Amino acid sequence: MAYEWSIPAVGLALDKQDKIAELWERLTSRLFKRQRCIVFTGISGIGKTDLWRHLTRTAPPRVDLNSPSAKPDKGTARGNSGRALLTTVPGQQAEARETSLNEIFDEKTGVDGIVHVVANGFTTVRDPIIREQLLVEHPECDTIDGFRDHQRGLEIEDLKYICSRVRTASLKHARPKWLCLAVTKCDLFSTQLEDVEDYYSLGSNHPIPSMLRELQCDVGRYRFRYFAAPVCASLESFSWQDTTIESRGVDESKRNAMVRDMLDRLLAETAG
Ligand SMILES: Nc1nc2c(ncn2[C@@H]2O[C@H](COP(=O)(O)OP(=O)(O)OP(=O)(O)O)[C@@H](O)[C@H]2O)c(=O)[nH]1
Ligand SMILES: [Mg+2]
Repeated sequence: MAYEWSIPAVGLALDKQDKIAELWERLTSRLFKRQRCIVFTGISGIGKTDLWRHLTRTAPPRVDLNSPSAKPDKGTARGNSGRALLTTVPGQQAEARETSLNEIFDEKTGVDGIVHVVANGFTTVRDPIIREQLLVEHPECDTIDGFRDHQRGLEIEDLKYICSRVRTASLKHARPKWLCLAVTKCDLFSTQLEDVEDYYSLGSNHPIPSMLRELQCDVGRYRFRYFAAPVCASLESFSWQDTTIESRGVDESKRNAMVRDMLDRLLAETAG
């Protein structure tokens, strides 16, 4: 499918040693039945739980999208390349977030891959107090463009922190092995996909791709892969102040195809 914004330098040419290590790991994980693990990170309101519920096919009332997650969502996703445990890290609650990040990154048997979720500035701010506070501290957020610029800045800060955790964990435990940049809510910017691709696509020089390239250089391109893809979950309008952006250009079958493609790719990466 044409939805993937992939990157050239993913270290396809594994040398023999890496290949043997990879095969050995696959064999031992099969023998000891180690659960494959994928974790979703990203700021509060970015769309982690919503994407997770589509990938794991979890229906309401088990999921609540009206308030920030108080604890991680956990569930199994199945596809052509097997199955994996998918877990989200709650974005808002600082203590829950730190606890789950510590579990993910400090555990020796750690996570196989990270799905880092961004949304081109369309972060949902559900708490009225946080909305008010945001407008007082950042008056430029009064317009939707100002708000989205600010949110894109927060996406960069957030990824910076995730990269620092990935760098340490990867050098220590050789995990996680990959990071997928999931550019979600693409139904809200389906007419600007080319510009958005340029902003997030890993071949460009914008802040997010640059950060990921730097991470790959530090950790080693044979040990760490990354890729990016647009996706979406709920198809609903987005409102900020007096502006509403309609969901358009993606119907349910296109959305389902994007989710399926992403799941296939995640499971294939996890299977090695
Ligand atoms: N239009 C549109 N809205 C979406 C999409 N994905 C999520 N949303 C909306 O964004 C809001 C936040 O989504 P969540 O999945 O709850 O966000 P989260 O990242 O889990 O947030 P925390 O639990 O606080 O970390 C919800 O109201 C969703 O309906 C999407 O693809 N398109
Ligand atoms: Mg959530």
